[in-house]
Amino acid sequence: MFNAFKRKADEEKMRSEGRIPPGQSLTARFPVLHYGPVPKTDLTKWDLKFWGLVEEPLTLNWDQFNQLPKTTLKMDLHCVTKWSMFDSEWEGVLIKTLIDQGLLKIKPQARFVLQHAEYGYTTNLPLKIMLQDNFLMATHYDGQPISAEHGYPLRGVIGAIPGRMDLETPYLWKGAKWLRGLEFLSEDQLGFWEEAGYHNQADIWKEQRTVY
Ligand SMILES: Nc1nc2c(c(=O)[nH]1)N[C@H]1C(S)=C(S)[C@@H](COP(=O)(O)O)O[C@H]1N2
Ligand SMILES: [Mo]
Repeated sequence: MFNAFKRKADEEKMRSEGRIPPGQSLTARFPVLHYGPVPKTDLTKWDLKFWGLVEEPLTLNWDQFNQLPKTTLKMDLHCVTKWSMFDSEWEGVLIKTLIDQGLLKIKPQARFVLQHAEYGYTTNLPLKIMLQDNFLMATHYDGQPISAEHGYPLRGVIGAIPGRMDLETPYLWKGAKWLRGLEFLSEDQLGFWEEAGYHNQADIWKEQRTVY
């Protein structure tokens, strides 16, 4: 009983702060949602690839990736299945960091990015959004390495940064768990859920859930 009251109270607080998009409600847990099995990752064989419309394709192994400067972000995550989780803390690498380090040179024709994950999962976003402060290639959640079911060892994560209404924010499926590559494209290419009829733009404030 106590927990149900607390959840409601927390939800009212978030609502009063304007942090609950239409149709969403607060969850105190961190649900697990994905299609297919959870991969087992051997870090000695893991790599992350960047290809397509870039000056040079880039491959980073686990050690190389972890030598990059890390960023910590507090975000509100909004799942299209209507749960929202507030103030979740993520640590990882911004795409901007790869550019600043001179590792990644994106060609001017690139306008879209397809995230590629284990087992062929994909999801697409405009490059402009991938370069925002609210898209992270994350290794840690809540100070710990991300758990297997939430995307270990690396996932894309996108959410709302409170107070940053200037940042476009799509639903959480636009971040691929078990991320293995980013493909830079001139034309948009639909990902897994987008092909299945989920909204391509997926803006949480406009409640763009499906195309039907
Ligand atoms: N590789 C992969 N990433 C994925 C998915 C998936 O099926 N496979 N599902 C997406 C969906 S629909 C959601 S809502 C979030 C859920 O993340 P969570 O399980 O950490 O809550 O992961 C997204 N990333
Ligand atoms: Mo989802």
